[in-house]
Amino acid sequence: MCHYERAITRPPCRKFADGLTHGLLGRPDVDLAARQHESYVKALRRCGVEVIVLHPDDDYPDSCFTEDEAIVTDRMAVIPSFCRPSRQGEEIRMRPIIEAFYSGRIEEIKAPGTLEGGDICRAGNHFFVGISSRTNEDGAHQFADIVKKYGFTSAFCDIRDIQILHLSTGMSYIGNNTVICCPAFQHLPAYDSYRVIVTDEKEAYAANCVRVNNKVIIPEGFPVLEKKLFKLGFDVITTPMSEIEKQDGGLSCLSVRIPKRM
Ligand code: CIR
Repeated sequence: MCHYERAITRPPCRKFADGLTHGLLGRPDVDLAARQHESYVKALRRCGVEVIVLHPDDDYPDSCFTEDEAIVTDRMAVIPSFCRPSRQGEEIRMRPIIEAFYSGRIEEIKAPGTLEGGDICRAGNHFFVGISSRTNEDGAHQFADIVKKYGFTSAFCDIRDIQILHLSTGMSYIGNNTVICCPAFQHLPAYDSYRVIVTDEKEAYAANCVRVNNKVIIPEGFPVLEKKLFKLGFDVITTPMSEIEKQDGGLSCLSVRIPKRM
């Protein structure tokens, strides 16, 4: 696993509850969402990361989901291309912050390609690339071509027939060749050479977790996965996510994690 030095986050804005969501869990409490975000920032700091907290942005209800706004590696950054109109433009606001760290090393996904950062999951020098309701084949191919230039490999995961928002909504890579995924993703061919930990059906939300340096952050309230990770020797931090989940967001979605430059 690479070492993460920084993370870019943006607290939920006052319009948070007007963002995109399947809505099945009800309307979020915006103040509680803000407190949960603060707890998330603290969890990242406990992992030894310098956390950049941007100002909330009322122009974009979903702008706390910074993971979707940039894909960063130790070699370069990729500016994505949003599919849904209400999120188009978030990447433009994120770009100057990315430029501060990746000057001269920025690539872009271009229309008609669409790609959102949540469909990218990095595993060492390899990327799982989701083709989803948000990331189309063109965007996925552009991404694969970009990362190849920088010496990375990639594999596509077609999740268009699965009712899950992004690839990272249902999977995480936690190092040691190990993927955590929700039951719906367990047979993805891209996992063939990986050890796969499948969550219980009722813990599917926790498949989206983040390994940051020597710790793994998982959402609060998923004891089976917490125990499994503990048994594997991981130092686990839990943090409350109920209001973020109501807007279809997971743990990884709330930050762009910047690795140490190689
Ligand atoms: C959206 O639908 O775009 C937001 N409400 C949730 C985005 C979650 N981001 C992610 O999975 N990376």
